[in-house]
Amino acid sequence: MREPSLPGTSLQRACRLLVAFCALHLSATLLYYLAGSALGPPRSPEPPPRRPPPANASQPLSRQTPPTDARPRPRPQPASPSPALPLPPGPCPEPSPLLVGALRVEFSQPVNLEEVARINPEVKDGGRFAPKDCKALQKVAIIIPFRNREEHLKYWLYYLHPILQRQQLDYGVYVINQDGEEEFNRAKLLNIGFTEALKEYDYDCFVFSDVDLIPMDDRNTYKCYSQPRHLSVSMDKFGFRLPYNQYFGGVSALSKEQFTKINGFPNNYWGWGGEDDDIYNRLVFKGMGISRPDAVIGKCRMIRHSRDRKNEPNPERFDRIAHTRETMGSDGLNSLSYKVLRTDKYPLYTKITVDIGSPNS
Ligand code: UDH
Ligand code: NGS
Repeated sequence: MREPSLPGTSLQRACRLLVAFCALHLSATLLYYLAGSALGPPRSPEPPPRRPPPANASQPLSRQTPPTDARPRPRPQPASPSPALPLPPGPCPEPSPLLVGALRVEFSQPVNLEEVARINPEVKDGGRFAPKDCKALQKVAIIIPFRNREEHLKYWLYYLHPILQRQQLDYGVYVINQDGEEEFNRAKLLNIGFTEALKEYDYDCFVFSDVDLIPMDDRNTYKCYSQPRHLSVSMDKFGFRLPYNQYFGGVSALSKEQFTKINGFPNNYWGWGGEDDDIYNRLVFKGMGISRPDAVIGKCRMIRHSRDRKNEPNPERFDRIAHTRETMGSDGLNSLSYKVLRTDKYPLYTKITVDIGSPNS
């Protein structure tokens, strides 16, 4: 027996079926929207959180894409940090990936300081620099004792600024210029450099450098170590070796703590010689040792010159270094007196001219 069928042609039946299907779909959609409006408007997906830049991103933070108005803004979320805020840069990698190793150093061509400033655009007024893309591991003040050595200073600035930038240090260059015609006093000028640099910035490391010494390898980093550092260990004038084991002259680096522990350097070595031996004694008497780079990394060149006026060998030096233990507590940072006559901020260095008195004052 056949099933009873609805009346009408098969075309009419198909039309009825279609109408029924459409009505059903329409009411389902209506129901869905009604339910949806009760819960709030339909949500657009949240933008993905912005990832923080890598520790040493090659793109400086200031040049990274800022948030634009065209992008959907995330709703304010109570008390949760915004993922769009740039993070402070991470620590600079160690060793610096910018180092190149051995360098050619020579002093035959004259140096033009305007040109040096032009090729070091990141060095700011007064000879200050800090890496942009990472946080320097140390804040280093470089202190140069000085009088009438303009030509040497030009070479120093020409060679050192690019090296120090590649070493990714947060640094400043301070030239401490002894005013007047009195006997030269290297160690006292270095004490003044330490004191004056700290008035300007919270340095944690101090590199004391003669103006005529240029490193021949940028792996010889001008920074501080757990022990006082002697950097000019392999000088051309000594045949690329130490003149004697206790030698601590030329270029050295002491942290703020190491320097204050020894009461700074002696103030009463007038004329040439012995003050570096006194400093060595102070370090040893305070239980410290000397850290040094190896003889390859520690190679450096000295600019040849004749003896300066008013820097004759000091006849008292041998007697003084024989008494460091007794004198170091009362001669040093705690007895330092001087007068700043002027401070000049040049593009590549800060020059502080000082009246340091005389041997008998
Ligand atoms: N310095 C000056 N001006 C001076 C004396 C010294 O700027 O009149 C500074 C300068 O930074 C120099 C440092 O102090 O690099 C040490 O000077 P120094 O004379 O004690 O040591 P240097 O090794 O000369 O430069 C030693 C005497 C060289 C005699 C060479 C004879 N051939
Ligand atoms: C020693 C001096 C040091 C001096 C070193 C190198 O004899 O101050 O020679 O001098 N000590 C004494 O005189 C007690 S140099 O060859 O660089 O002129 O740094």
